[in-house]
Amino acid sequence: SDYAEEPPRHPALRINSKEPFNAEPHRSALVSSYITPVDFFYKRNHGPIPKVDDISRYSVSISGLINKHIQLSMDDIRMLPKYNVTATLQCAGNKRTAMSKVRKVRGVGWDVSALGNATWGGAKLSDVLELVGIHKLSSVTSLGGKHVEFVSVDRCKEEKGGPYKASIPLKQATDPDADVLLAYEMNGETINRDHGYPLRVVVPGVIGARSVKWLDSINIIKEECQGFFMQKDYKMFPPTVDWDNINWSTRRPQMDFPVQSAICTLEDVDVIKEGKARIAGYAVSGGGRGIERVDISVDGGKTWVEAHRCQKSNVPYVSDGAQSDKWAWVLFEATLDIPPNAEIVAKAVDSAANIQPEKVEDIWNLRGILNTSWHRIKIQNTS
Ligand code: MTE
Ligand code: MO
Repeated sequence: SDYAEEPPRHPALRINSKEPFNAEPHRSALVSSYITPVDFFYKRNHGPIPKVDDISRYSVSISGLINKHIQLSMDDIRMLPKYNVTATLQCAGNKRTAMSKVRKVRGVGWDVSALGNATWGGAKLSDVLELVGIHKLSSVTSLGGKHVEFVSVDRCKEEKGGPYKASIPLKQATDPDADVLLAYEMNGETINRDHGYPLRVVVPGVIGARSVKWLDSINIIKEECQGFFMQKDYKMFPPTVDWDNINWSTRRPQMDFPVQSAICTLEDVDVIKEGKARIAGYAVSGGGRGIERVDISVDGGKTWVEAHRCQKSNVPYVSDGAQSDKWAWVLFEATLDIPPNAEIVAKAVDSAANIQPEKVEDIWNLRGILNTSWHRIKIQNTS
């Protein structure tokens, strides 16, 4: 079958779909380290995992609305300055299962773990694009190119057997501070097949769908990518739109991730002893907006206390060079008195003072994306 050569995976992952392989760790695994180990990093695929056997023959082509078209080998890419960027990648479908409980949505079900925080190592896209004569901070090329399209080598049914693809604006691609990478390392090791070997795009602060894995070519184009995942998926619709009245062209492709958080030390319905309990989880926002604070309630949102940030662990391989964590999650914790039959709630606030929406009903959308509503935990039978 097409899936005869899938890589081995950690048995602890919860499989949401086997072919294509979609899996997430248990939520409790997320808060055990600031950097998510590769084995426990969620895996989100739309087709079989491609196999690049001969790395010496692998290359990425750059073409489109530019005067110079080139092919880059892995050696060419490794020759460029290497950056390590710690960034959280989150699938737009994270927490979809909870949204589906309000009203059914279409898509792979996910609990709260369709995200992970990794240190990605690779070349900056802004440096790569200079090789074809595009200057830093350009918003248009001399031939009218305004978007940078990433095309993969994998094949998926949504593209009718064609490759997975996506694009970002040229302005973001050529901005060194946007930290868009062509990454060949994940957590200090060669990126593995599941996560895009030999080369993937990492677009920090943006929904995972734009971070194209197994990169094959880069095209400089006039309009944004017309692929399925840009035009017929990963768009945010209001709750009034359903499958019988949807008009995809009325909305833009979703890019930045809104502010999000989840409690990871408890199940959605859980039983704990009365008294003090440690509540921990993650909070993250898109667009480089860091997390300002996380509020926790034990009475369903009537009163709140502020959670603490956990210390970042010292990871030796990120110690070389300037580091920034504006793209990364924060892990939070609070030790609180839990009253009988408590309802524990988390909500995060980002650096632009954006706050998570209270109710999932208000942000329900037919594709079940961006469920960033308050995370609620129901405690039963506290005694
Ligand atoms: N790139 C390719 N080529 N094929 C894919 O199916 N899935 C996207 C993105 N890049 C995908 C892809 C989606 S929807 C997400 S959320 C992330 O990859 C998941 O990355 P991960 O599997 O490394 O966690
Ligand atoms: Mo995704």
